[in-house]
Amino acid sequence: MFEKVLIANRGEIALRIQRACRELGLKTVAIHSEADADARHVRLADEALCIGPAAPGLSYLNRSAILLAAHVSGAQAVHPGYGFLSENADFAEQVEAAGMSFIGPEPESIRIMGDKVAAKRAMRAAGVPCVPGPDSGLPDDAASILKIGEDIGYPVIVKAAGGGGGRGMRVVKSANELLDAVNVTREEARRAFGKPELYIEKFLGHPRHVEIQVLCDTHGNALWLGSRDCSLQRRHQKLLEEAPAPGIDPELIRQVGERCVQACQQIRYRGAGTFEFLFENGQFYFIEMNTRLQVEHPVTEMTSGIDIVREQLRIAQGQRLSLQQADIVTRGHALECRINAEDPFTFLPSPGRVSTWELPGGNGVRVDSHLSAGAQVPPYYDSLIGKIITHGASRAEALGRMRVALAEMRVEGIKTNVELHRAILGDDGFCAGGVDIHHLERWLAAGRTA
Ligand code: MV4
Repeated sequence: MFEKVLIANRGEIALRIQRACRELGLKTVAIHSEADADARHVRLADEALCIGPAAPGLSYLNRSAILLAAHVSGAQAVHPGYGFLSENADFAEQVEAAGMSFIGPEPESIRIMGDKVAAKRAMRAAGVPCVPGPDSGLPDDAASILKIGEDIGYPVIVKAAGGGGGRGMRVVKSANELLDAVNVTREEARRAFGKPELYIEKFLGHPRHVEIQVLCDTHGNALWLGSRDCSLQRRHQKLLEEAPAPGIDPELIRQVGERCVQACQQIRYRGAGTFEFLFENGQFYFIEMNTRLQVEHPVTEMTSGIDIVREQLRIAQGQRLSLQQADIVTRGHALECRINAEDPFTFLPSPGRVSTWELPGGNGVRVDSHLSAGAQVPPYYDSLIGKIITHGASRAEALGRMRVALAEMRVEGIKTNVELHRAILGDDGFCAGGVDIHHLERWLAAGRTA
């Protein structure tokens, strides 16, 4: 049982984790870079340690500095948040080797899921439906590669085993393009991930991105907490997420959720996790598993009533999940708009000093943010400055509440994507529900015809 947690992150998620710690009576240790000395996550923590200069590689990614901070503060556990070191198996291993608890899965689970071929193999073996294609790495010889392409049927997609999140992949429309695509992708993979292994699968042309949240304790209990739809994205950056995924038969989601839970029990998964699926023509296809807390976890919290971060902390303390699957009832619908400090047209980051910061509120409205008027948005990190989450009895009610919330939101001093959110909430396609992963880019290209 630990009593003091070091939060190895910054921004809204550092604050979110701090709140969960405080509710459980746990002491918090913030770490920060020189650029974040005045940040809210630093001011509100029980203790704070500066671990390096602004550049992430020298601070939030600096494993030895973070481990030293944990040591000198007497922290007994480390929560990595999302991004930064959250899916770094070596870091998780170092934390545990130093005698502390890593608030996340075992290092070995992180390592397996980081290898997308190994992840797919494990999930297919556990009965999770996967995209058609072999669950082994691609061989070297041309004839075998072409044979695999023929067996799957074109179009196919070539992916790097060390990639994920949209990095290191290439769509191939016919056999005569396959070998070149494999060579180029292999070189990219070698350079970017230090690992040339590739795999091929059937390319799905108009899928939705639907994910399943799970929670697993160390006593063999596992739960699934419903679905999320994260299809609204641009260049692999999610913009708006919702729970549940609209318009999908709840019975189908339940079947897939049960498969995810069984897979977790089979691999002895620990903590919070997300199964990422493509959903096309009424079917689910597993693509990747994320072994961290995700940005969009609040929509699941709002519909399930479960505090995912509190459960992560309790699981890491060795406690049992406090609920069983039969106790989990999802209610209504939730939406999350990611507010970014960015130019609304070029999407380039827009750091600077926030002069006006007026937040929405009211029934069914939650705001997760670390900002305040006068705060500085540094240029060194992700441009996410907050999340507006609304909940309602129906999707229509959640949408209505989001429109009111976005109308109340006022930010001055920096550019934000608030106006983009207001426009997308007026798009008939999005409002109808169930758009595919290309919808946002199509809508932007058509000139935001809201
Ligand atoms: C795919 C795909 C179509 N077919 N795999 C992109 C991110 C990475 N997690 C997997 N990705 C995709 N894999 C097959 N077999 C299309 C994508 C994809 C995508 C997936 C989810 C959300 C947004 C996306 C945007 C472009 C492509």
